[in-house]
Amino acid sequence: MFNKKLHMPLFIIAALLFGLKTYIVYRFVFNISLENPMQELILLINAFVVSFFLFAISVWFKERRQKKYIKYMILIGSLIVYFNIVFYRNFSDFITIPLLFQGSNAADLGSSVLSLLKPWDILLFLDVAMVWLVTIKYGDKLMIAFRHRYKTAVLTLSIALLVGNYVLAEVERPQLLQRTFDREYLVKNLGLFSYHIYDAVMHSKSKAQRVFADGNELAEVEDYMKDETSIQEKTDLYGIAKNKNVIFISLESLQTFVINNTMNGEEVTPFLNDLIEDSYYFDNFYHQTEQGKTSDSEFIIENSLYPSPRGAVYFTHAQNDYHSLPEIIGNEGYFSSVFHANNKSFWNRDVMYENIGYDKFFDVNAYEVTEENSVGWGLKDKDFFRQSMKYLQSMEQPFYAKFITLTNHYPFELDEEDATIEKYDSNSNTLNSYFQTVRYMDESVEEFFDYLKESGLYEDSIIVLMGDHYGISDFHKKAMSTYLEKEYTDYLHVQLQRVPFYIHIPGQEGEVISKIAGQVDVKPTLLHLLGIDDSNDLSFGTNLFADERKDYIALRDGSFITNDYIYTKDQCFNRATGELIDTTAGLDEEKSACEPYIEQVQTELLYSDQIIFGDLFRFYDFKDNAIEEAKEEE
Ligand code: GP9
Ligand code: MN
Repeated sequence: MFNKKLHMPLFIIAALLFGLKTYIVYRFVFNISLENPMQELILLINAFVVSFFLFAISVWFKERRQKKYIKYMILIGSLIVYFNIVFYRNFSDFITIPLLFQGSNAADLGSSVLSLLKPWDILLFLDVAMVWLVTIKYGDKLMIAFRHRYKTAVLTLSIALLVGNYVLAEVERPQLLQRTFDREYLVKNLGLFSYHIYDAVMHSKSKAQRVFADGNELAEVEDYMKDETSIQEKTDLYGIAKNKNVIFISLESLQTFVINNTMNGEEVTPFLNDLIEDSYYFDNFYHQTEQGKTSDSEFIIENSLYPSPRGAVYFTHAQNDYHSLPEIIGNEGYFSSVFHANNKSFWNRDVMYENIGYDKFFDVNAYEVTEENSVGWGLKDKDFFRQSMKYLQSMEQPFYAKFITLTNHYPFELDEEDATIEKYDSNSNTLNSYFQTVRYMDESVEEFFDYLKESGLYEDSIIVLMGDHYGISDFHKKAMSTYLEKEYTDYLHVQLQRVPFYIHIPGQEGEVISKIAGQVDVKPTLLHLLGIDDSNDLSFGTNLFADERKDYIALRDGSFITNDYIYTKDQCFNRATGELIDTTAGLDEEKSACEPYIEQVQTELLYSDQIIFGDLFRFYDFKDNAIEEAKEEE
């Protein structure tokens, strides 16, 4: 049969196979939410339309090059799809260009990456194998000298299909390209490849933004920040921690849902639960991180700005001018340091830390790391705290010391002898193991508190604890839904972005504070407690103890939380009940529930991006609180 002439041009066969594969991946590998038949249809269409475009290009090649183009196109296209799948399994997100330039991090992922590959993944290359086999079998018979008319027709058709796809997408979701907080929308409507092209354009645009930025741009942003977020209310707690040491513990991947909760009848975090009693504990505190994960959370705490919508700002804008926490408290006589037992270059920390004014970074080289005392990503948390004490005890005071834990990191590996709670039993190994590493982290923090007490540092310090970002992505919806005994809705997804936040002031009674709060609020809150006047600061957060506060918390994807409502993915929910508010009918009041905030949140995020992409703080003099044209770079 192989001697017969092949009737269908190879590019059409490849387009169909690759289109089908991408559709299957969209539908069954990525967790893309499809709300109506129209969205289902667009998803199906875009897979084939984009695939057709990619392979139709081949007709313009000389005969002998057509085969080569198609063979390599399907291989490269499949690799792009596959890399996205591997990335998605960990982050529930798609790759962005800035992330690709962070190769140094990828090399460090080690065991994490291996656990993201599955044997059946090989099936994802079936279309590649088929196209390559066909080219081998049919050889030169596949070469066709297409007529010029045919070439033009194919090109016109493929462009018309792309435009048609775009029009449908615009109808389904107006202003798709202008409002791109959610990468899933782009992939769902335009496909993975169009998304990557869009991302590349956005990336170059943000690079160019710095070159063209000038001080004038800052004026509007400054006005906004002064009006909306500069609240100078002094509470009873103002200066309560003046000249005390600040110990900040960043708790890897810790989410609020485990606090005061049980698993198989056992408390998950006994120490952290007890700590609530004598701490200010915020139970509606949201992380606001994006792709930069831990580094994003650090960035938000240090600057009270939003992280970048793409990539990690620690990588992309590490050289900017900032007005960061370490610098501000450094001016008040504090010695600032970071403790983290990982390579110093991970997340580009060494460069960023230096720039924003940390005096010292105790990276992996400051620790004795052996096979016995490591697991997963490196040094076990208990050893990390134990070994850190000698540095802390000899540090000049007052100090600001940030500790970043590591053991409770995906894929949540733990040695058997360190496990003091059973694994959970569900279809997600990730969630099953999570409880064990969370418990381990809880114990290690308890030990750290003991060391602080023994060393006498405890009395002179305030201790702040915060979960950096989610640990269980919505890739584990089913297991989470079983554990929480709740349906996994978009509302629940937002509520799961809550992370624990504690301010522990020895000698001070505790309180559970349920007002809405976010990571952007940490910097102004700490400055308030330290009695440092921040009226010259420009930030997006507000002091958590003040009564008069900004009345919403914005997440980086444009979702937000107000006292009464939660808005996400174009839906407005009642915050208390989780009920979806029908904004097309019903009371006028309900109609306008989320509406007034939607634009403001977008504006706020945009302003933050302008500051970062334009490096606008280089034009600002924080001492005089004024824009300085002359303060251009030297
Ligand atoms: C790496 C650690 C984990 O040093 O902070 O980073 P994450 O993957 O959570 O961003
Ligand atoms: Mn982290």
